[in-house]
Amino acid sequence: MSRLFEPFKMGDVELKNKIVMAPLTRNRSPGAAPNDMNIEYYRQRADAGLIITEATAITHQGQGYADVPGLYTPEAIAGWKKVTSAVHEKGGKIVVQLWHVGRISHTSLQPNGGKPVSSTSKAAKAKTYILKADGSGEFADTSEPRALTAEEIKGIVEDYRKASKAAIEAGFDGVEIHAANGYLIDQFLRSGINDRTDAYGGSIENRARFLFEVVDAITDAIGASRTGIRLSPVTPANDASDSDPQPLFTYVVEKLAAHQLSYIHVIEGATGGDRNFQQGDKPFDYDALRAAHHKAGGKAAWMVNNGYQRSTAIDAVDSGHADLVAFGKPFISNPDLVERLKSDAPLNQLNQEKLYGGGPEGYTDYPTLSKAS
Ligand code: 8OZ
Repeated sequence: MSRLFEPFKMGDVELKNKIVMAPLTRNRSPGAAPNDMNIEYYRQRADAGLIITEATAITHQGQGYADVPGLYTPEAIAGWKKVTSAVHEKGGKIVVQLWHVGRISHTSLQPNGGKPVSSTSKAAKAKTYILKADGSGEFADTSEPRALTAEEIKGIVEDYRKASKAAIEAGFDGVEIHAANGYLIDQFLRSGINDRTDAYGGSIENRARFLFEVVDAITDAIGASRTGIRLSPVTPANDASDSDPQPLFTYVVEKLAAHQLSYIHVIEGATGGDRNFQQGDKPFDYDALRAAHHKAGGKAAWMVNNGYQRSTAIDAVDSGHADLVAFGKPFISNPDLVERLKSDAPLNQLNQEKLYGGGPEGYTDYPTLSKAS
């Protein structure tokens, strides 16, 4: 049996296997608070070694899509408490992905209909998902943002600190900082977006400043052993680009070594797409990225994601490419994915139409092996 199926100690958290449920946006939490259907969805998937929740807004301003959950109201904390209890009752572990979308939002989703905020005042060439007056959903162009002042950035760092404390109050085993996929932290990191001339723009060190202020605030509030981070060095998602990602992300993981986070989660290639996608003139070297973290004294567990299947996940862990492998879409359509991978059973097909929004169909109604007809 591969080491993929064996337990793993991630910081202070004991995982029963090395299979992680990746964060998956599902737009099924109206009012930004988890409901009974969401509790059932996570409970069904608690055999994962670790569940990373869907991206969860740290504030109303951090919201960018209709019906995604948050972690900034008493109702949301109460809802998440039920989710974490359900997962823990089944012996699972769960962290919450802390999210600020930055410019990937729409005025209709923002407090008082205001502009979304970002490192820049340039709009992203990207779509978001909003609700029409009749309650149905539609994709819309993201709105033009306004660039944050240095003072406001400090306020958002405090919002992250507060959200991390709320996560612990809600019973999570930790948090994942969403620094990937062209959202706010990535809008500071990537040179193709960040056009600032202050201490948060220009050099790699400056572009990474916001990320490290967030890391400092969260690790100060809840401890580094309960803090993970997600990076996507080359993804073009949400209009993100950087002409030279290798030195940027090498700097990030080297500096993260001093923090001893519980894990670093790397999306290899274009999110949900081509694993060999490249930005700049060279293929990105993910093994060199991991080596740089270790060489700098970093001991964070190394989690990989993007298009992994049974055989490639087994190879990744047994060859030492990664400690943990995150699966996204296979976990949507296979609540018992761990069992299916163990026994090399066939997987249920994904219902693409039911990915975002709606009810139990395509959400909590996928059959397990024992219930398959
Ligand atoms: C799909 C749809 C909406 C948001 C990400 C949070 O890409 C997301 C997301 C994915 O990280």
